[in-house]
Amino acid sequence: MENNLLTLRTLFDSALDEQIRFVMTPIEMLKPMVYSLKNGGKRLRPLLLLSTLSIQSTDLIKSGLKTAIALEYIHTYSLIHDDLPAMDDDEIRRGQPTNHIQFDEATAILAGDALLTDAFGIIVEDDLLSAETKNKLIFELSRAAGSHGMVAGQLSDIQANEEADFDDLVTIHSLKTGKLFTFAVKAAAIIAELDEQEMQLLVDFSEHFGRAYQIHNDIMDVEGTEEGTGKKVKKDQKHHKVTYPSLLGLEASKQELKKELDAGKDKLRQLNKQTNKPYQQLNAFLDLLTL
Ligand code: GRG
Repeated sequence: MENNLLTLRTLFDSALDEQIRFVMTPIEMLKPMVYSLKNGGKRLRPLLLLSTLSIQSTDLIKSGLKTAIALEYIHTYSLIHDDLPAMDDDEIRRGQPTNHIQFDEATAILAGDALLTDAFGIIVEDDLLSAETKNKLIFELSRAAGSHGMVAGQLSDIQANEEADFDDLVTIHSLKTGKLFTFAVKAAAIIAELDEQEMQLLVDFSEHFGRAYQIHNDIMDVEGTEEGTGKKVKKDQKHHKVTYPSLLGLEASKQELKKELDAGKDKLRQLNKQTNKPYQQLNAFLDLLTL
């Protein structure tokens, strides 16, 4: 699977380069967008989408490329805006200056706005998908990213205070980070025209993955060092942060992580049993989060 992920990543990066190369966007607009699109993201969401498609058939992978790009555009916009002074006020992301530090605040806001808006146009211009499929994808993406999903989660996160409990934490993160992961598998299911039952199992898997991802992220904030810099990840927070370690403690958070990873594996076993397709390949995503 390592190999498969590398191949899909190369494919995705070439498709993204092509998207950027042929777009008729003025260079001053494109520069801050490309700066954040191409500064070292792990491409987890597009890879989850493309891997889920590759399990169906190799031929289907190309039909997911534009949607995967749209998804990465929205993820990138969310990071640019999350780093702004009004939100997390971060100066470094992925070991490099954040967008508003590299350019300026207004440019970063607009680069995020452009990425968000362009994402939907990228799906519309996909020649490989039917109008009906594109409608479904656009609807699901707007639900996952907007006021029913990521943006609502971001607002709840900012508004959370010391009274936030475990249920609040799970709700915040299922919206803020979980919904885009779920979109990745739902998009693959829509493109591959999977039945309801298979899609639901994939959604269940993505929810366990999303929760595991967030717990892992929170644990790394306490224990980890930033990749490539060796520096502690932890920093002063502008807003009160509700995290798994702050609510449960570190050891219980590690147990919770294991519980989510095991539940994710279990969903993949069920998927494999019910469909006979090699869904265990998606274990590679869970392995990324194993401590
Ligand atoms: C500002 C509308 C708006 C939303 C922001 C997702 C989000 C909502 C903010 C990100 C803040 C954050 C650091 C959350 C923790 C989990 C997370 C999404 C980390 C970054 O995602 P990765 O690990 O990033 O996929 P890379 O760098 O690999 O692209």
